[in-house]
Amino acid sequence: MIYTVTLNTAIDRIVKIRGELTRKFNNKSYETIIDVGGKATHVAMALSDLGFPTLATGFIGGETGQVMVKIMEEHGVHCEFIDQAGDLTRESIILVDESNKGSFMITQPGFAIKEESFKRLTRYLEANINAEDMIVFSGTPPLDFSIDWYSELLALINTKGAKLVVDAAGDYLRQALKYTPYLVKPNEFEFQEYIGKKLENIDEYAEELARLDSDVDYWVVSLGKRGSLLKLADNEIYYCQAPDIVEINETGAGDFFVAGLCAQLYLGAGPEKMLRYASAIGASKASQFESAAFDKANIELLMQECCIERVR
Ligand code: TA6
Repeated sequence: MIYTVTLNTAIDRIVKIRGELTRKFNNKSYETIIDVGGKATHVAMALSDLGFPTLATGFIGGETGQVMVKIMEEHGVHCEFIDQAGDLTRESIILVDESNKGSFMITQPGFAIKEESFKRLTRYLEANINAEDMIVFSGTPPLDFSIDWYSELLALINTKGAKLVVDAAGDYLRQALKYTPYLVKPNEFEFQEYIGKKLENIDEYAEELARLDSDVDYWVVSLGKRGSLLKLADNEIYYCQAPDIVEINETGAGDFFVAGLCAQLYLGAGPEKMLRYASAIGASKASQFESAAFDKANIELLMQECCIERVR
């Protein structure tokens, strides 16, 4: 089973705007759509759409939480979230204009998790996770969710012997690295923040990845339209140039990319297939308006359009 854990679930309100979004101007929207937001939830939706055994957990609250679960269940995701009474799953605003310069994303901190809810999630994971499972933690934990709680959850996954996949940033990424994750996937900005250095080109990324001294089996850095890099435990490094697509809304593309990586890891695929498949799914997502949609029919074609190169 692949479990996804979303500590800070969200609903995305995607607002489509004519022309280019401009300050001090009445930017008229012509359509608004609601979709699932909040990172690991997207991983679950993609995996479920692709036919992988997936179970989504984490924290939800109120009506927005129920709306989110309903959409996920329509995608066939088995949802077992901890519902914290009196609180609301946050709403993220995604502004998509016609400038082809990418979307604007505005997120909220999310509601504070009560100790009782945290304990419920701990008990749930304790009772359900097995050594054969893969557990995906992705997204920013909610307001006041301490590093200690985060560590407790990761330590629990470690004791179960399950494979840990983490897409997190800052202190949460640094903390996760102490629990020998199977795979980590920072994006370019998160990776630069982690190493404390600005990086420009693929060679510089490869050099920094090669320098990392860590027990992580797969280090993946996503670079948006430029593609991604993958470093294996034996220090082989691959670069994948992403397929050229008409980008409509890149929100969630990184999450769908992670889903593709997990799917191929689950199947035991090699690095090339992993990168090709993940990049194709991420690119397919970026060519849709919704935060959590992709076109399954065009994955094969997009995979062929990826260029993979071993750079070290
Ligand atoms: O990656 C896109 C996305 O999942 C959006 O759908 C949005 O809700 C946001 O990220 C949440 O990110 P955060 O880091 O705040 O958990």
